[in-house]
Amino acid sequence: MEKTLVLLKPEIVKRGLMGKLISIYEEKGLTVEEMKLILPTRELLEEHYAEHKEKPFFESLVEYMSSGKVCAMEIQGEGAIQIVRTLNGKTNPLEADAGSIRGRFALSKSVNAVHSSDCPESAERELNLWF
Ligand SMILES: Nc1nc2c(ncn2[C@@H]2O[C@H](COP(=O)(O)OP(=O)(O)OP(=O)(O)O)[C@@H](O)[C@H]2O)c(=O)[nH]1
Ligand SMILES: [Mg+2]
Repeated sequence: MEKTLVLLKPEIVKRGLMGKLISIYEEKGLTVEEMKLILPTRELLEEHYAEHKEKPFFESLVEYMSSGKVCAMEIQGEGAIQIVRTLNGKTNPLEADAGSIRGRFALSKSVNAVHSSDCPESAERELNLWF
């Protein structure tokens, strides 16, 4: 069984949409193995987003992600990594399928509802970081 890290970003927690998003993953047949609400430290986020350190949006990304509590989950299932990314939709909500999570619940590339691991190596690294 494959495992992936999913983060419900601060706006989802603030808007009271956690349950709705968790249901989407569960209805698909995936299971939530671990879950916690956490106000991430700058240190944790810099490590999590290390690959984006040189990008122009890095500072605002870290600032946004530490602006409120995040719901971190270990989600499990066959092909969980790719399935979650398909459910989430493209990074930019303008390009995401209308039925995807980002298509339904997000308006901008910087405030885009969710994060999930992009490959098995990232999943292992990120799950160790957050849990
Ligand atoms: N403002 C802004 N934010 C960006 C841009 N590209 C990426 N981001 C943010 O940085 C996060 C990580 O970027 P990527 O790893 O490329 O995107 P992703 O893998 O689809 O999304 P994650 O699941 O969040 O990692 C995204 O979820 C966005 O919140 C950009 O061009 N502008
Ligand atoms: Mg990514």
